[in-house]
Amino acid sequence: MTESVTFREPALEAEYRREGFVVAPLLDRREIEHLLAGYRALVPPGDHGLTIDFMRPDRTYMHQIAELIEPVWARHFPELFVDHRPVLTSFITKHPGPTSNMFLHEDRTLVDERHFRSGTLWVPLVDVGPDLDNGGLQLIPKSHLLNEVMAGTDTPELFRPYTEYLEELLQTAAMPAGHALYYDTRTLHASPPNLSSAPREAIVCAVAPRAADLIHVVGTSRRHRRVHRVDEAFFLEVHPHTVRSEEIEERYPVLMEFDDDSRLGPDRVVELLGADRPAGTAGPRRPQPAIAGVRVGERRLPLLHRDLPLRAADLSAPQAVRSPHLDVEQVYGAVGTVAVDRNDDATWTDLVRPLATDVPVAAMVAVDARSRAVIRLAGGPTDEPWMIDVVDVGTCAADLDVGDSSLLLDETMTLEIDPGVAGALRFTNRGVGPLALLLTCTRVPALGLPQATSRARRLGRRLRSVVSG
Ligand SMILES: O=C(O)CCC(=O)C(=O)O
Repeated sequence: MTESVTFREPALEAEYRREGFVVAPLLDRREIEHLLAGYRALVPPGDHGLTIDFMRPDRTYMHQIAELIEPVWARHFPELFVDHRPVLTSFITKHPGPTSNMFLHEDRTLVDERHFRSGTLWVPLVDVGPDLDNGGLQLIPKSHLLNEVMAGTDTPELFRPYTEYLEELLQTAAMPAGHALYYDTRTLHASPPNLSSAPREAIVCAVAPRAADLIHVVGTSRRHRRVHRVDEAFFLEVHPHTVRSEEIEERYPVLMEFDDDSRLGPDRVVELLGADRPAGTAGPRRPQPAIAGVRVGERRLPLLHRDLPLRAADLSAPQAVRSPHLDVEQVYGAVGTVAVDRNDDATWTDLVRPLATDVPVAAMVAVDARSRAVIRLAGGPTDEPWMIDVVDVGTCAADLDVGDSSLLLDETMTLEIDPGVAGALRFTNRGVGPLALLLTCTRVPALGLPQATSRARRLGRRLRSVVSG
């Protein structure tokens, strides 16, 4: 790592390097009011939950937000940083409600970290802290030292298997409105929901040394990385969910490609974060609340199929699907419904005909990383239970929610669902690879699970080749 300096103030620099983040005063009351008024005049009505301008499909907001905030950065950057520039600017607003939380993550790699450091400047426009319930930022001190791999589009998060263990190490930053929290892009952070009655607004920007080229890393398989040279316009114009290597290739040259076999073992996690107990792969388990009508099968599939060549976004436009047996609804992100009831869906029939005699699958749903599928069991002509085989959970971080209960899917498993189960099943894929759900009715003659899995893999390959062909 380079010795290039981030902060003017040596004490801040030392703390930043040691802890992975620092807090310093930045904005005055007048600036805060100006930003809040400007923001409220710009944004569309109907925002809810966690709203990040960077995630809005309409990119004009990114330009307007940059115009509003950049004069503030221009005023304050020189007093805080040594030759750094803002790269990507956004508001992050937490509207009151239980769904405004942000999961544990690191930010994208912006620069070649063999030579430079980059970070995120996060400035709340209201007071936040551990004693307030408005969803302030939480960080894991020293976690920037864990992450030696580049983060970008479809890149694995090596820390993910330790999520539960790591979440216990999160600390909430106590900050008055207008103070700035600056953290290394590799520092793990999250934020709880805003349970107060007022919105929690913050401004945020990615920050890079002026001397550094900007990069964006794409994982083209679990091991392979392609590093593109990008520019500020990339962050304004390209929605993060639409970045695929092929799409940015023409405009943004590939600087380098390599295979990354890095691993992060539990011993290293404990050694670096100094926690006083061993980090088992699953970490200390939270008790799993029982979900009425959902049983987790004893049979478990080995994690043999991490390379299921299937990505929901590649397969079909996100769509809602209805059949007599089940509804699958897209609620967020790219959820590609691969196929429905094989008797009444032509696409399904065409695609799987060569396999159809022995694929015991009524529907297969691929849920992209960081996306969610909602499945409602519609009863249908049978009152037998439904089986849901979770075929591939990427790096083992998916949740099933039914009502207020939540089940952590940390192994490939079989779920047996009563036809009378109340409400929808919500599968949230917090991993980095596709989550494939095979939905079957027990009336369908059951194959051995390993056999079903290999069928699913073949199906995935076939679907992918049909789609890309
Ligand atoms: O504002 C928040 O609560 C989350 C911010 C965050 O995670 C980010 O900027 O990467």
